[in-house]
Amino acid sequence: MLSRRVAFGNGRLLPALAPFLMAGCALLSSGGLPSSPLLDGFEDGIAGWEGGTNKTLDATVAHGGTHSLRLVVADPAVDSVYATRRIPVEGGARYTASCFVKTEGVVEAPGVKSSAGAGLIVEWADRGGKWMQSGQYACGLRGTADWRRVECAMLKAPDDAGFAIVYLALRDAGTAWFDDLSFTRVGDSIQKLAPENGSAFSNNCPHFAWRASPGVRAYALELSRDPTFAKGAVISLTAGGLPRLQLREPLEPGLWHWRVIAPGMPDAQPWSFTQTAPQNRDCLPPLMRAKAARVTRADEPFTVPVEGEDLVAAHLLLKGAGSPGSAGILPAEAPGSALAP
Ligand SMILES: [Ca+2]
Repeated sequence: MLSRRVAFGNGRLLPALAPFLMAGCALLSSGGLPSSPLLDGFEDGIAGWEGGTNKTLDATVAHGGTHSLRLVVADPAVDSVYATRRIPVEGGARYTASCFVKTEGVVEAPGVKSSAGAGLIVEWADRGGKWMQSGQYACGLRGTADWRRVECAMLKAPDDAGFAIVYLALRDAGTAWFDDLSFTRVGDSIQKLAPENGSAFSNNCPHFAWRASPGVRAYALELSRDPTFAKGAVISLTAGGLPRLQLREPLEPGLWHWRVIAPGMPDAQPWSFTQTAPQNRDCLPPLMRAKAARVTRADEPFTVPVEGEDLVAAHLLLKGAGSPGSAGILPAEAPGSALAP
């Protein structure tokens, strides 16, 4: 391994304690949009919902069908203010939740610090069902009003979550009905960029790239000669949180399949490429260790460490504000010399 220094010149918050309104939640207009796909319209009862005895099935009030869940709270300091249910989720995946809420005589209860009206809350539990993390809140409905839709959008399950906890909430005094609850996984998948699917090239150390997904902190790249990625035939490489990876161990020639693994982000369709360079050819590009440098004079030098197997020459291009760019080649026999523009 040669090393060159190229010189440039010229250069558990419980819901009762958590904030009520968080980003991503919205109170939407009344009526209108259907909630689809429907998770629960309460047409088959309220079995599976936890809470106090003040939650009941109402066969006379409904947004869809003929039934809804009714929650009556006389005193939020005493009565249960939730009907809750756990929904299995995939860690890291994205979801959106919504339901319709009808209110009657909902008033802020005096002396209750966490008074928040009626609405929908989504939080997270681990794979054992134990509460682990607060989530989003779409509450604040008060008074007497017909059906209004509330939504917690842009939900992202923590990587180690096993369940979402849905709370139909009435954190005030009054009566609220809930109906047409939906909980939907948002279509989100890995978008690969390079090497392009079906491409052929002579490079045993290709550079892989895919589109960055917000919130993903750990990608892994998998390579295999087997299109089914059978166990034992897969090279798995960690890319950290970056949506790219420079392969540093050469691949043997032939057809390769690749895919990207990230929590909650399926990569349903692996891509393939054909590599034609001998495995023992040095195709690895030089490794430049980027380091910020402050340059205050036009002729002030700074250095960029460059490493590469059998490095013969480095060709570097410098671009910056006020400069069209300067380029030059540093011969291997003159390490450390100034780069001529
Ligand atoms: Ca219903």
